[in-house]
Amino acid sequence: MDRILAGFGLKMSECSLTPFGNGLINHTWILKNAEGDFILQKVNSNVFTKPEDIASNFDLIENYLKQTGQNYFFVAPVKTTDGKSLFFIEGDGYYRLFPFVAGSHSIVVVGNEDQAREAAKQFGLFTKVLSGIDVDRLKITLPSFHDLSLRYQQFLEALETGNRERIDAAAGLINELKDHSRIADRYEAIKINPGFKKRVTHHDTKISNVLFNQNNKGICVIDLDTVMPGYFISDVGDMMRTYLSPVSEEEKDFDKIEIRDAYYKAIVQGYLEQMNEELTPIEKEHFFYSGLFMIYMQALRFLTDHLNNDRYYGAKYEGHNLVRAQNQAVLLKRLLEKQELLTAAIFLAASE
Ligand code: GN1
Ligand code: MG
Repeated sequence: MDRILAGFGLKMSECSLTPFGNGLINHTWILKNAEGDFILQKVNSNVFTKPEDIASNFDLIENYLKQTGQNYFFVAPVKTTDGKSLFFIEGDGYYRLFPFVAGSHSIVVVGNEDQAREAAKQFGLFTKVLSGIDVDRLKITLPSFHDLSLRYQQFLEALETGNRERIDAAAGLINELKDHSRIADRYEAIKINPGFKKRVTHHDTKISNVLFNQNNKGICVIDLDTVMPGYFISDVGDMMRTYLSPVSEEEKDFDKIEIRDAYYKAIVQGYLEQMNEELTPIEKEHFFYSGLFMIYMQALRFLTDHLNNDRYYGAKYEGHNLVRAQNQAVLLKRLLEKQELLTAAIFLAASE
């Protein structure tokens, strides 16, 4: 830790460090010293094999906002003593430091519709203010991250090469997910549809990635590792996946999983408040599909990982990723039940 902090010009003896947050991939600490509070993160380099690409994207966005004078609150990383956005330690990995935004707080579970609306507004705003960036200049930090067709292929591969016992025991869920494969087919059609635009996409729109101020208004979005060219369905879909139900992917009592219509409406309103002019008509027609797309993908990813002995997500208890996959399959079912009702809602909100 001494060496890491020294990389940012700080002394361990003058700082206190406490583990922070609940991300599955990176390690995060809150660091306090006489100057204030900071967020220190170790980038998981098993997942992000080229962390310098993350730094490159940060720099691109920071410079674009500066040059164009956009009024957007961007939390730039604290530079290392040699002016870089990441500090590398041979044999250990990459670290980065952010100032803790004074007066800000984040939320772990969406507690009311206003929070959902504010978050959707912030993710929409992020894409909108960066719409002038040529997306091809962004580095692809995780190749094919939200490529649903590939996730489906990886699931089929796990059925061939994965843990036999687990495959046999999960037969019911495996078939259920196979039965939904038309959700992946629809994504294939999106990829070749010229009406779908690649935009600066966040790809991890959970509520804890939004900073709120003391009046519960959104300040900005954080956790920009997965900012890459992408389709809006990734961002809107992950909001649906994580805001619509009162319980998260960790919930074992599946009876608690439900779709809250008012939260759906809040996502539509918040997102379209920023993105109504940007989205094409065909994209708007896929608003509801976004939720199916992301929930199905997450169900496939959790189940694939379970069949592959939890090598990606890890597991806190035996069967953890199976429970998460089952949870997401139930969420998918609940959302599908509301297709008719909720597809009407988007056009209502868009025309308001
Ligand atoms: C991972 O680490 P975290 O919680 O920000 C994952 C997301 C999943 C999420 C599920 C790089 O995000 O795609 O939706 O877990 N990120 C990566 O909780 O795989
Ligand atoms: Mg993340």
